[in-house]
Amino acid sequence: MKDRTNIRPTAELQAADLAHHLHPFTDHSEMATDGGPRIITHGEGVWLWDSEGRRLLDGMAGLWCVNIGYGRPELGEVARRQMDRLAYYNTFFKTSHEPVVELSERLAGLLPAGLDHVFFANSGSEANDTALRLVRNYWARQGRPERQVIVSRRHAYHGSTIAAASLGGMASMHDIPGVPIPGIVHAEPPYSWEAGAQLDDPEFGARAAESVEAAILDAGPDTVAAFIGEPVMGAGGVIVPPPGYWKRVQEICDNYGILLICDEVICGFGRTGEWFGAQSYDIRPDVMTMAKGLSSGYQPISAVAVNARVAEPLLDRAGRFPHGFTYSGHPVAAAVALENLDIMDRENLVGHVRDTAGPALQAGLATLRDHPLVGEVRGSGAMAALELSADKATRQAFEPAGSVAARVRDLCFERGLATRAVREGLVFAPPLVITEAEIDELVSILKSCLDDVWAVL
Ligand code: PXG
Repeated sequence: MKDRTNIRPTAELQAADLAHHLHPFTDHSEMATDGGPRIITHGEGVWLWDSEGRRLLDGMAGLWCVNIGYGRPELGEVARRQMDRLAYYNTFFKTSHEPVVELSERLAGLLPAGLDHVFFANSGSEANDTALRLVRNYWARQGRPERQVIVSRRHAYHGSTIAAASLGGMASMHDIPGVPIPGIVHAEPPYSWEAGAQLDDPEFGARAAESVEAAILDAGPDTVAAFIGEPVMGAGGVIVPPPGYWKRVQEICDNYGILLICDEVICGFGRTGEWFGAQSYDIRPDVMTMAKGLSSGYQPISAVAVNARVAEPLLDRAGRFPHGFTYSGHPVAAAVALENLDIMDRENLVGHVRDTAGPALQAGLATLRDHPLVGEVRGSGAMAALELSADKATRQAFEPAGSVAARVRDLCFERGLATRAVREGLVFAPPLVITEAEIDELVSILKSCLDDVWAVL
């Protein structure tokens, strides 16, 4: 058996990578100028190591996913046993296996009341594609095939397939021709910083929700199938909804009979200090999409949960839903997800976020509020953002846009902290297992980088 890491020298790996590997969301010419990619070799808890032996505190849990932290031997053990017993079988055509049965049952017990049926896929993008087809299928089966429009929001990220990229609301995601596909409209996000409002202003919450209603009215309520939203918008820059926002969005969906889809790909599995963001913000979704934290990234697996309303045409009527993936409910991924949930339970990681790590992260970052580069600090549970600004009073951006956040991010990496820059902001979503001491370290590295970038500006 060949060990596939720590064999070849870094320079050789970088050269081979530059020669053959196309990366997601990467400027390849910039990466080539830098000498090639950073090679990550291993991880333990919240820590990563690169091929040069440098240690990094992973402020992003990989990509918002390694909730239980790196290096958990139980997951590898469970995967190996499942591969030995049954490495693969499909769940199409009236077939099942124990790991997927158990995971469906387990999720139904864990999810907010009413979400009792689960469909599996491999990524968040596929889960959102599935949600889109499910809600359109629902309306068609009600004899309302004209109800196809999905209302999403600017700055949303829902994935990279054609449908998921269309649901997304980042302009850069629509740069490739053919996206967005027809039938998707975007309302304004509840982004108080951008709108010049205060984070905790309920009047702004109501105004942002009215933008959802305006999009519905504009499209024609009788053509709208669903609204999709992340409880807290993650990749869009940790946009935390103002008080009252979700209550009003829920009312609007209810008033027009529109299905509500919660994209819990980032918020789900403890990130906001509850099992699901829907619980933190009192949302009653008809459909919920999940991925990342479902397996803590140890295996690719995603899920779409639906309530009785959406499940009814699938369960109680003849005919089949023409949708599915070879690896829907993959037995190894399902077994690993179950073990991940066991660890979350055993270590009370949701309680740890709610009572310890979440408050400590928010309090630690709040100490940077008065820093001359920092315009705003916001967050929810174990996710947070620092909004940088050239002028706090006018909320002016830097020139060129995003350049200062990128500089702080690069310096953070040099000093051993992995973070992401989003527009003028820096975002944080460390593994949920992070301790208070590790949060202190995160904040202290970040502060030193802000200080040094400020000093040279
Ligand atoms: N929904 C949400 C809310 C996400 O954050 C997806 C769907 C798509 O999931 P997949 O598994 O198809 O990638 C995501 C993914 C970033 C970053 O840079 C964020 C994501 C993915 C890659 C990069 O912040 N989120």
